[in-house]
This record gives sequence, C-alpha cells and structure tokens, in this order.
Amino acid sequence: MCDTRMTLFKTISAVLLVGAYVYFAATQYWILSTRSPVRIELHGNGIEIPSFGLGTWLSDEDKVAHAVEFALESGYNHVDAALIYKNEKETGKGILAANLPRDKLWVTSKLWNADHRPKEATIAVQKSAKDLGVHYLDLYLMHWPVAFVPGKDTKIDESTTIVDTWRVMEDIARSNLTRKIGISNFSKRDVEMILEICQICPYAHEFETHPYLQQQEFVDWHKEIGIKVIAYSPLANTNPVYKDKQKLDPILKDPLWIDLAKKKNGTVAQTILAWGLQRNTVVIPKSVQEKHILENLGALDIKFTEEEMLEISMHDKKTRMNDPGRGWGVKLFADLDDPTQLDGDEDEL
Ligand SMILES: NC(=O)c1ccc[n+]([C@@H]2O[C@H](COP(=O)([O-])OP(=O)(O)OC[C@H]3O[C@@H](n4cnc5c(N)ncnc54)[C@H](OP(=O)(O)O)[C@@H]3O)[C@@H](O)[C@H]2O)c1
Ligand SMILES: *[C@@H]1O[C@H](CO)[C@@H](O)[C@H](O)[C@H]1NC(C)=O
Ligand SMILES: *[C@@H]1O[C@H](CO)[C@@H](O)[C@H](O)[C@H]1NC(C)=O
Ligand SMILES: CC(=O)N[C@H]1CO[C@H](CO)[C@@H](O)[C@@H]1O
Repeated sequence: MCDTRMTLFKTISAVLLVGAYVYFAATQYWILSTRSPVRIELHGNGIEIPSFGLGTWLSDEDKVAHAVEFALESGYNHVDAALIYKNEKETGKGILAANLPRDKLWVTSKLWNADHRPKEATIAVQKSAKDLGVHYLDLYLMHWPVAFVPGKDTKIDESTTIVDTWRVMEDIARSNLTRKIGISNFSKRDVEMILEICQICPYAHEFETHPYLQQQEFVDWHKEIGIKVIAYSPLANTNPVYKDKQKLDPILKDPLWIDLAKKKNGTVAQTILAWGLQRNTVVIPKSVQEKHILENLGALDIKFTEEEMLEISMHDKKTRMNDPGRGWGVKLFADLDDPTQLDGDEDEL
C-alpha cells in the first residue's frame, strides 16, 4: 500500500520535473530565437565619454591647432572633429603638440554623407584617424542619416539606406579603427530603425540641443534606451552662421540667462553650458580663443537648484538653428520639434 503510493508519488514528481524542464528549455529557446539583435560587446567598453569637449566646426585652419593644444593643456580631454570640417589635419597638430597619453584623450570624428558606401567609408575613417594623428578614434559618428552619391555633391544616394550604412559602421568598429560608433542628427524614427537591427549598437547620439531647443523628452528617451547625448551648438545661436536663420536675440543677451549668471557668479556662457551638463548631456562648445576656451571650462563649477532647472525648462523656444535638410530636399527631424519645412508641402507636416 505504502509502496504503491510512493511509486505513484515518484512517477508524478518525475513527470512534473521533466515537464518543468521541457517548459524551461522551450521558453529559453523561444527567448533566444526571437531576441534580436544580438548585441556584441566590444573591447574598451568601460571607458566613457568625457562630459565636456572642444568643438571644431568652423574653427579657422590657422587657429585650430593652437586652440586644441591650448585646450588640452588647460584641462580639456575631448575633441569633437569631423572630416567635413576640413580642419582635421590642423586639429591633429594640436593633439600631437599637447601630447596627452592616448588613454587620457577622447577623439570623435564623423563619416560624411558622401562616404556612406563601404569603399568610401573605409577610406574616410582611415583619413580622419591619420589626419587627427591617432591610431584609433574613440567615437565615430554617422554625421547625418542621409547618403549622397559619392563625387556628386549633394545628390541623394537612393540606393544606400541608413541600415546599410550602419552595417558599414559596425565593420569599422570591428576593424578597431574606433572604440565606439554612434549617430548624429537622427530623428526618433531613424534611431528606432537602427536599434532594431544593430549588432553593435550606437554608443552616443550627437544632435542640436541647448536652452532654445531643449527637446527634453527626446533627451530623456535616450537615457531610457542607453544612448549618450552629445549636445551640439550648446551655446544656441551664438555660432555666427545661425544669425540669419532665426529672429531670436543672442542668448548671451537673454535677461533670463544674464540673471542666472549673476546669481551663479559666472559668465552667461558658463551658465548656459552648466545647464547642458546638469541635464546629463555632453557639451562640446567650440572656440578658437584662449579666453573663451578657459572661460567655458568654468561651467563645471556651476550647479542649479531644481526650481532653477524648472524655470529654464519653461523658456524653451523650440527653435532649430542647424537644418540643412531644405537645401538637400530631405525632411529631417520629422518627429521632433521644428522639423524641416520643404517648399509647398507644409500641410503634410
Ligand atoms: N554633429 C553635427 O552635425 C554637429 C553640428 C553642429 C555642431 N557640431 C559640433 O558641436 C560644436 C559646437 O557647436 P557650434 O560650433 O555650432 O556652436 P557653439 O559651440 O554653441 O558656439 C560656438 C560660437 O560661440 C563662440 N563662443 C564660444 N565660447 C564663447 C564664450 N565663452 N563667450 C562668447 N562666445 C563664445 C565661438 O566663437 P570663438 O571661437 O570666437 O570663441 C563660436 O562663434 C561644433 O564645433 C562641432 O564640433 C556638430
Ligand atoms: C580588435 O581588437 C580586439 C581586442 O584587442 C582583438 O581581439 C581583435 O582581433 C582586433 N581585431 C582586428 C580586426 O584587429
Ligand atoms: C566670483 O567669481 C570671481 C571670478 O571668478 C571670484 O574671484 C570670486 O571669488 C567669486 N565670488 C564668489 C562670491 O563666489
Ligand atoms: C555642425 C555639425 O557637425 N553638424 C553638421 C550637420 O550637418 C551640417 C550641414 O552639412 C554640417 O554643416 C554640420 O557640420
């Protein structure tokens, strides 16, 4: 009697155990087989981007070498470069002269739109690294989610998608020419498309954001998906090329920022950059003047209260300064604040 009960108990236990095992194995298989993408961890993943860097767009060829050297000797450890800025050789001279240990320096460069095809991309990244005088870059960005036909000025390359280009970026990362890869000037939909297919996923997204184009939701979303935000044009309309593009007065003359700067015992530029840092974006102000290069570093000492952060958030002007999409006939930033308006199709937006 006791024996048969025992056998029955053992049999039931065994069946349950096998069942549980089969169920576990099946769900694991299902999870693994449906989980895509497979994310590959690259070497050097522990090193993070410094939160403060020197921009080099429109930095005079004659001045940028000195500016970079001076910055790196004054405490900067991060330089934001790009092939299209046409000054990487001079930037490289500054990097060489400062002679920081390679692991104490962060160098970013960017793949230009005309170089998205594999052959051109390989040449472009090698040229950037060589001109900047480094064996490897720390970060290589796809400069825009737009491909041009190589050698045809700004003619759109309809046969190269951003997914194609991302595969090329992944190969560049695998070749060890850069430690990390990322994107720039992407809309939310573009980012999602890359996240769906990436094997090596974007480390950072560099886009325009400053007190006049805060995009707080977009910035927060990047935190959720684990992509660092690099804020370009952190001084809003201070870059003189933006002068004609919008009717806003210079942010350096904005009474809100003048008041905040007084309160913080800093300059207006320092105070604006400090806000960028406090919202966890990496800021990369450009300057070729020693005075400004030093001044801007002072942002690291300024902190805001929550009330002040809230007040600043209420002064967003949602105004984009940098939008070449119109000239290219491409609608950029479609799902973000202040998207490209192409002639005659405003009603679609
Ligand atoms: N990924 C992209 O598509 C993209 C797009 C735009 C920019 N970026 C990167 O982001 C960097 C920064 O953006 P940005 O150059 O457009 O604009 P920015 O850094 O916001 O502003 C630069 C301008 O501000 C002036 N300036 C700097 N510090 C100042 C200070 N303390 N007081 C007064 N004026 C000051 C500079 O002049 P001086 O040189 O005379 O000091 C320059 O005219 C670029 O250089 C580039 O590396 C990337
Ligand atoms: C890249 O670096 C890693 C780690 O050092 C190494 O295992 C790999 O073989 C390198 N790949 C190439 C293509 O050099
Ligand atoms: C304000 O800043 C100036 C210049 O940086 C400095 O000399 C001074 O000590 C500061 N004052 C206060 C109250 O922090
Ligand atoms: C300033 C920057 O790096 N952004 C790029 C975005 O695209 C514009 C238009 O070509 C470039 O001029 C900028 O360099």
